[in-house]
Amino acid sequence: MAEYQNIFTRIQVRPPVPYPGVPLPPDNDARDGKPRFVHLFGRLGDAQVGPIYLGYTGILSLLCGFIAIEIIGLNMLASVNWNPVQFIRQLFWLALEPPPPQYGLRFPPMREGGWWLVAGFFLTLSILLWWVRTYRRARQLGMGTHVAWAFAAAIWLYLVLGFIRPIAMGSWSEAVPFGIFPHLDWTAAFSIRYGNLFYNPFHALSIVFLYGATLLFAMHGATILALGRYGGEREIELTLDRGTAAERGGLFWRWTMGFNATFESIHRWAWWFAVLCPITGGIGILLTGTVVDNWYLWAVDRHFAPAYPQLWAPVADPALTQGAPR
Ligand code: 07D
Ligand code: 07D
Repeated sequence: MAEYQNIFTRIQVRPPVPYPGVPLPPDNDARDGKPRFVHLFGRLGDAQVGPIYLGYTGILSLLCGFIAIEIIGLNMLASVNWNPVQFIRQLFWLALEPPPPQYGLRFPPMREGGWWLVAGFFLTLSILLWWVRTYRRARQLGMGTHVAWAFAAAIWLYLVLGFIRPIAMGSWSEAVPFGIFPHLDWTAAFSIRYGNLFYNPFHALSIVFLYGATLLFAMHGATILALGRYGGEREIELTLDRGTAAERGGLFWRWTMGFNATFESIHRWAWWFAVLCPITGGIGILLTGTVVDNWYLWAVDRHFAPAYPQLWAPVADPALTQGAPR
């Protein structure tokens, strides 16, 4: 009996020779790397790897990214006395911290946050150069620049967290440290310091778009896979014809929910949900500490958080108790 399942890629279609890609206008660089086929990549997507277009923004971006990672890594290594075993063992807990508050926005000594500023400078340069690369490659291929603008939305949140808000607060110490768990500690501490981020409506909106984007991606991915037997992934032709995978997909959702996106509009939904997640998030972070000091008290004032009853008996702070409770 024939089996039909397409949750994982099973068939790899390969041309006899790798395809170099369309010719590029004269002011472009050459593409690098001998193209070849890799079976494992073919399981996830296209089996052909390369050639890659590096160009000078690509090379400069990689260089700046390398410098940033190098500075972060060497500072982490220094923090464990240059011991490589401890570096590996403690890697997830190590950090390169921003300057302490007494330096404000001044340039501190290298060992007290100076390296953090230099690493941040190179990381930001690397990310911005990569953005230029996504913009220019799209333009050269005659595409829209939707990918670049979606990436810009993420860069907005990144810049708010590490650059714009610290400047608005007048101190680099407000920024995020480099480090796996340390940046999670920063996130938790930030929420507590400003009275619980859950009461920040822009954090809520950001979560709506995060969850919404995941839901839309699941629905869209599932719909297209379910239409694989009718060539559902050939989306453009299908938007125009009747009786096609597209029409079935639309009918499925109209029958189950009463409403359906179209093969074109679903991508607009996906793009806007994804992009609005970091855009609203960035607004929420920018307002925190600058406009609103305590989101819980802010919400109590606006009658959507409960005001807890005043406690008259003195309460011991559990963090200060000695012995058994600790
Ligand atoms: C799957 C695409 C691939 C990208 C990957 C990440 C690095 C960092 C560098 C040690 C979905 C590559 C990682 C280059 C290594 C050094 C110096 C994207 C995919 C695989 N976070 N965060 C992670 C970053 C912030 C938060 C993981 C970056 C904010 C929480 C990874 C930034 C806040 C959790 C990571 C950034 C925050 C994480 C997995 C920048 C609020 C997790 C990320 C530049 C938004 C999760 C241990 C992932 C985790 C996690 C990277 C910013 C919160 C290390 C680069 C300050 C709550 N974050 N993060 O898969 O497991 O993304 O942490 O702004 O639970 Mg984070
Ligand atoms: C970080 C954009 C920057 C990334 C860029 C990429 C590289 C190279 C390398 C691939 C992710 C750089 C790339 C360097 C990569 C290779 C090789 C996007 C980034 C440019 N929260 N929370 C959010 C939830 C709580 C807190 C957003 C949920 C608690 C803080 C999101 C919960 C506290 C911040 C979200 C929850 C808290 C956030 C992030 C639940 C902690 C932020 C959206 C269920 C105790 C950030 C307004 C995003 C934000 C943020 C979700 C809980 C703190 C929707 C689901 C109450 C401080 N939280 N959170 O896209 O925008 O991030 O807030 O409890 O700053 Mg939160």
